[in-house]
Order: sequence, then structure tokens, then C-alpha cells
Amino acid sequence: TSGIGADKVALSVTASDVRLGMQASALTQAVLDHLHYSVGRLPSVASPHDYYRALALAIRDRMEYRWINTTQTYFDLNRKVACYLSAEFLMGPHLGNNLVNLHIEQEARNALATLGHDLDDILACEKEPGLGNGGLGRLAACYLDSLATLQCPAVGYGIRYEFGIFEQEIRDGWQTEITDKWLRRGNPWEIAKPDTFYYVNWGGHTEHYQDEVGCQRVRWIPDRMVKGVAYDTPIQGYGVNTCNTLRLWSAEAVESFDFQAFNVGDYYQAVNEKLVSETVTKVLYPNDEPASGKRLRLAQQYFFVTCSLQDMLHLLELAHAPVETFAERFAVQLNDTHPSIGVAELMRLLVDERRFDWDAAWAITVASFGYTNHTLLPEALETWPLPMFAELLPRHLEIIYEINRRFLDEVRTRFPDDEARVARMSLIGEEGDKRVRMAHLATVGSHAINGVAALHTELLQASILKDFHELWPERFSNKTNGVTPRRFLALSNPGLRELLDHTLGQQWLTEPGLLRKLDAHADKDAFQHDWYAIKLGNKQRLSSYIHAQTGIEIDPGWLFDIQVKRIHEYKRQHLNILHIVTMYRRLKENPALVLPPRAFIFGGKAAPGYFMAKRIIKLINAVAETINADPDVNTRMKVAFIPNFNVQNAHLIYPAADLSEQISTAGKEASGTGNMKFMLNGALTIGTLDGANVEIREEVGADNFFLFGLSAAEVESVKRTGYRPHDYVAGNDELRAVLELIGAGHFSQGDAEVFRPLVDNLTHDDPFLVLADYAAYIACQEQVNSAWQDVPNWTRMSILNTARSGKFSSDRAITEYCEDIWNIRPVTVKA
Ligand code: TH1
Repeated sequence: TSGIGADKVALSVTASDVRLGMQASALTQAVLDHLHYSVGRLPSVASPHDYYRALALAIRDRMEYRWINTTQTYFDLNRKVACYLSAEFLMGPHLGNNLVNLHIEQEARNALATLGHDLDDILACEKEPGLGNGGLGRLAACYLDSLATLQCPAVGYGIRYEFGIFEQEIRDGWQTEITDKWLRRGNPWEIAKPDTFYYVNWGGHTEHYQDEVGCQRVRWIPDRMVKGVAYDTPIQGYGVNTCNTLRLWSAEAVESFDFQAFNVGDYYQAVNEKLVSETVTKVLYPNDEPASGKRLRLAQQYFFVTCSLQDMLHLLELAHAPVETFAERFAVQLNDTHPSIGVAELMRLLVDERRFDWDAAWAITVASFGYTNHTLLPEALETWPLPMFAELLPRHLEIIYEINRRFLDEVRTRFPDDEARVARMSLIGEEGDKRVRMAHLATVGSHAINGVAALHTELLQASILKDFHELWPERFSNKTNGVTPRRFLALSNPGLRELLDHTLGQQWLTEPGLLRKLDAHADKDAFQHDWYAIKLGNKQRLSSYIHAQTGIEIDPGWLFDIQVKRIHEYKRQHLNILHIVTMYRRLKENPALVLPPRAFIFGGKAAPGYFMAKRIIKLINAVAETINADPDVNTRMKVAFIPNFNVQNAHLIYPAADLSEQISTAGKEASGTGNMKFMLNGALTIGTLDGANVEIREEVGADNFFLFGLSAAEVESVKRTGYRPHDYVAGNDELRAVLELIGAGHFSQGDAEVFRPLVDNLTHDDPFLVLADYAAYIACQEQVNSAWQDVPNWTRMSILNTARSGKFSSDRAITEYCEDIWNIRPVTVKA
């Protein structure tokens, strides 16, 4: 090349550069180079983890060009960007997923084989970033995958917790929590951007003053300050050049903020300031659902939200675009109320710092934000006591009062003489101590509000946001959750992937509607045979894992009945146990009973302070120990609790399931996403009419779904008319005997204390109607048993589940968000 720009061409990197080659030989060289230059190890002494780091860096290199190019393309074309604000991103291991999305799994396998290593061993070395609790955080991760795959301009904004969700160990049947040190051996996927940082203020007071043109203005004089530094991770789309960004903020002390202390020689105080600053992003709160109410949690939320909004304003500035165009450039989605302080913060940035008038700022704010609600559980709704809020964010409280004053005027105009309604809708709750209601702030500040499954959106509009729905029906819509088929099928179920590729062609991975074509194969002997063999192989794989982790041996030929999710009373793992104990008693009383053998498999973490949930884990393990050791029953049933359920072992779990347990009290599980991962992998569901189960049943057909239990409406009416769980105990001898067995210490070496709180809670209170649904659940499980004995028909139903799971792809969900809420269109990134 010669002439203008020749030097640039020579210096630029291209995807065809031999050092970025996608062939196995180029990968082999790249791994060796990284072992040498980045890891600093001789191949002869390098550990599998060293190879993991070298391969991860080599793969990251191969995304880098696309990554920079993607960012540049959005910038050059001035494209509107979806900003997904989430306190949690449960990404799971990156390496395997990036290999799938780049189409270089086989090349990587060959490259490592040349170096004497097996890719699967190397993949197992990755410590996943567990920066989320469960469904909500994993949903955010699936959405990033779909946004990149659909070539949509998007950024994920969140928190770089130093310690993610704790690791669970089971000791003597009890959960113990171990600190998650995911960064201990470094993180090859992130790139620190020390020059991309913003200041975050706390505390202090406000001053009202008149500016030079006579306008009333407010100054916030904070008394503390930290810095938020960006760490970026590439999010490679499947089969496209788009590589989006996950930007996580990490808290650092502001150098010399405590200059005074330093100058007077108080070196210790200056260092201490640094420690205190950095606690903001130390640890993820491990509560799924119950709101924590801790000041540090509010500080985390404000910290990542202000950094993200400041980043957006900075990007506008770089593009020489006026701040007035904010809402045309950014669609800001609030993943639950955790980032909802963003509504007040954007107002502050516009009104106080950019001198916008209130109405103009408010129009921009409402046009920018969308709010997704993920739960109706009262204990999960975030509210902050006024004194705490005022101490940490005094200016934001003033802004919230002003938003509220104007909003309630609007309510009074629309609904005159209805002060009860005004009190219900206020952003400040006055029952007991005064609190800021974050769901109300998020709703008032957003032009679009959505629930995460059809039933959940209906209930949302009829319960906690009823008044808001009456005021602004046009702002509400449903967006049923989805999961990515790349990670949850292609990566985790390679056997099934191969069969689907062979039967349908590879397009099913981006057009999951094509899975419906499996309907035509569901009755074919040969196809059923292949299907069954794949499932059996997956069960073998899980069985080995369970054996390695727990010592429990499970026959892969048995029915694999699996419930994996956070442990919570509303999810009713204890209903599952009542069924297990019922079958145990039946077998003990009648050894000749014909019962197809089943493995009951559980997994899930309990919030460390959740007394009942921890006892449920203990009960599962106690029942497991008794049953697995009893030769009268252990040829027909076994129970296993898989410790430390996370994304990595989920890859082994979902593909091995025959039966998916989705048994929450109707009306309580907003959507569920595990239900979708099981269905995608050909498990049949036993479940209530709750969350997305309703739509799963609609898609797969009532004949291919095991339904039981009260509906959401029936649950409410039973509660209204006075639920008396004891009546169910009195009316059902078998249930009574089961509860007595547990209560008397049969599974706890005669210790009648340990499970007493559980049994008492069920018989006297039973807030989640376990006993009301018990008989229906047992009867439904009997239907499962008969269906399981007809292998061809079970296999057929299994095929139909995968065939009809297309709706639950996160691509469908993201397409709906893009079209209905964000107004974002795909953009092709050139190679
Ligand atoms: C979950 C919901 O429980 C689940 O039904 C849903 O599928 C999932 O979100 C994704 O939409 C929630 N997780 C949390 C976590 C926290 C607070 C509220 C919810 S709701 C910390």
C-alpha cells in the first residue's frame, strides 16, 4: 500500500491478520504466545489454569477488533443505544460461550489437543463471575447476549463487586457460606479503563441560591466523595461482528480528597478513607427478593447509576450532541427498582448541573426511562426510610418531593376529591415510619412499565400498580422473559445441538421458531431413539458430577426429577419434600408397590439470614441421607442436593432433566426462567399456573404439561375467606403421617427440635398454601409415574417441549423491548 494513510494501514489490525487467525494452528500459536508474554510460564510447567488464561486472552484478542469496531460504528452513525441498568449481571463462564458465538469451538479444541490438553478440562478452570443472585441477574446476562446477537446498540451498566454471590458448601446437611473470591487469579475478560471514571458524592447538605440571571437554584454540598472506575467486558454476539460492552463500575478512593488529614500528618486517616470508599463495591447483597434496607445497598445503587448516567452525558458531549437529545440517544432500562434512583439523579444532573428548567428535564427523563418490575412480593418492594435517605442523598430527597408534589397535583386533577388515592400513589409512604417508595418513583419517571410474564403483568396492573395503570394505561405492557439458546442449549447440550443442526440446519439458534419443525419427527422411532440416547448421555454426565460432589450414586436410567432455584418458601421446595416422604412411607408400608425409580435432585442457595430456607436445605439433606441409606427404598428412590448451584453446574443440570419442578404458589413467581431452560432441553414440567408456566403450558399444549394446584385467583380467595392449614392435616391421614414423621425426628436421628419450626409453620400458618396444594400435587405426581412408563410417549412429549420452546428465546423478548419500548433498530457492524 502507498499514498495517503499508508502508515495507518500498516499499523491497523485486521481480522485476517495471521496472529488473529481463527484456524487451529493460529490459535495454538496465540496460546503459546500468551503463555509466554502474558502468563509468564513455560508450556512444560504451565497448569491447566495457566492454559485457561492463555486461551481466554487469545480469544479476547479475537473479539477486540470487532469490539472496537462496534463501538466506533455506533458512534459514527449516532445510533440510539439501549442502556440496561442492573445491580446484577450473572454472566456465567465466558470462555465456552465466546467460543460458541465466534464459531471456533472445534478449532480451540484442536489447538489445545495439539498442546496436550482437553478443552473441557480447560473450560472447567474458569471461575464464573457470580455477580447476581438468580433469575434477575441471569436475565440481564441473557438480554446482553440477545442484544449483541440481534446487532442492537446496547451497553450493560452495573457494579463490579469484588465478592459475588457466596459459594455454598454443605456441612452436616446445613448450608455454609464461603466468600466468593472470583478475582483472586485475575480476570482475563475485563479491560480496566482507569481514565474513564466519574465522581460520586454523598451526604452533606443543600444550599438554595439565586443565579446570575435571577433563577432559584440549588447547590449540593456533599461531605464525602468516591470515584467510580470503568471495567469493560466484551459481549460477543452469535455469528455476527457485533461485540457490545458490559461496563461495570468499581469504587476507588479519590486521591487527596482527604488532603487535609494527609497534610496534618494523619496518614492513617487518609488510608482509612480509601478503605471506606472501596467498601461501596465490595460485596453483592445475597438476598434474592427480600429488600435489604441497608444504607450501603442504597449507596451501591446510587454509585453505579450516577456513574452510568454521567457516562451517557459524556458520550453525548463527545458526539457534540446537545443534552436536549438525550432521550433520542439513550433508552435507559431499569432492571427492577434497584437503579430507580436514576430518575432523581438524571433530574439533578439536568436541573442543577446543566441548568435545565424543570419541565424540560422531566420530559427528557420520562422519555428516557423504562421500568421492569420483577416481583409483587411485598417484602421485596424497596422502600427507604426518610432519615437514611436524607442523610445519604439530601438533594435527591428534595427532588423526589418536587416530583411528588407535581405528580400528586396531576392525580388530584384527574381524580378530584380522592385523597385516599393520593395517599396510595404518593412517592412517600406514610404507614408507620415515612419511606420513599422506589417502585412509585420508577413508575412515575418512566414512559413504559412492564411485567415479566402475562399473568404477572395482569396482577401488577391489578394490585401494586393498579392506581398507576388507571392513570396511564398506555404506559403498561407485558414482556415475557426469555433465555438464550446459545448458552442454554448449544453450549450446555452439545449432543442435542448436533441432532438439531443435523435435523433443522443451524439457523434454529437464531430463529428458534424453526424448532417447531421437530413436531414432524416426534413420532418417529429412529428420532426418538436418538433423542433418548442424548438425554441418557446427559444424565450420565450429571450423575458423575453428583457422585463427585456428594458421593451419591444415581442410575442414569431413572427418572431425573429436578428442582433448582433459590430456596424460598414461595417456591415450595418443601412441597417437593412432602411428596418424597409420602413415597418413602408408601414403599416402607408396602414393599411390593410398583413405583418407577426416580432421582429427586435439588440445588439452590438460601439467603444467609433466611431461617426457614436454611432449614429446608437441612431437611432435604436429612431426608436424602435416610432414604439413600435404606435398602428397602433406595433401589427405587434417591435424593441428592447439589451444592453451590451456579451457572457453571447449571450447564450440566438442565440438559439432564426429565421432569422440571415449577411448583410455586400461584401468583408469587413473577415469571421464572429456569422453567424455560428445562423446557428448551426437553424436560416435561410439573407446575402450577404461575408466572411463565402459564405460557409454557399454552405453547406445549395441556396434554404435555403436568398441571396441579390452586390458581392465583383461588389462592387469593382462600386467603380472603380465612385459610386454615390444620383442616388439611385433619382431613388427610397420609399428610398427617408425613408431617408427624418429619416432626418426630425420623430424619434427624430422633431430634424432634430441628424440623419443628418447619412443621409448625406449615400446620399453623402456611403462608404459601403448601398443604392446600398437597393432595393435588401427589395425584399429579402419580400421573407423571404412569406417563414415564410409556417410554415412546414420554420421549414424544419431551421432543414437543423443545419443539415449542421458541417463544422463550431471549431474542423474542429483546425484539419486543426494542420495538415497543426502546425504539432501537439493529445496525450491521462491518467485518
Ligand atoms: C426474579 C423473579 O423472582 C423471577 O420470577 C423472575 O423470573 C426473575 O426475577 C427475572 O424476571 C427476581 N429476582 C429478584 C432479585 C432481587 C429483588 C427482586 C427480584 S424478583 C434482589
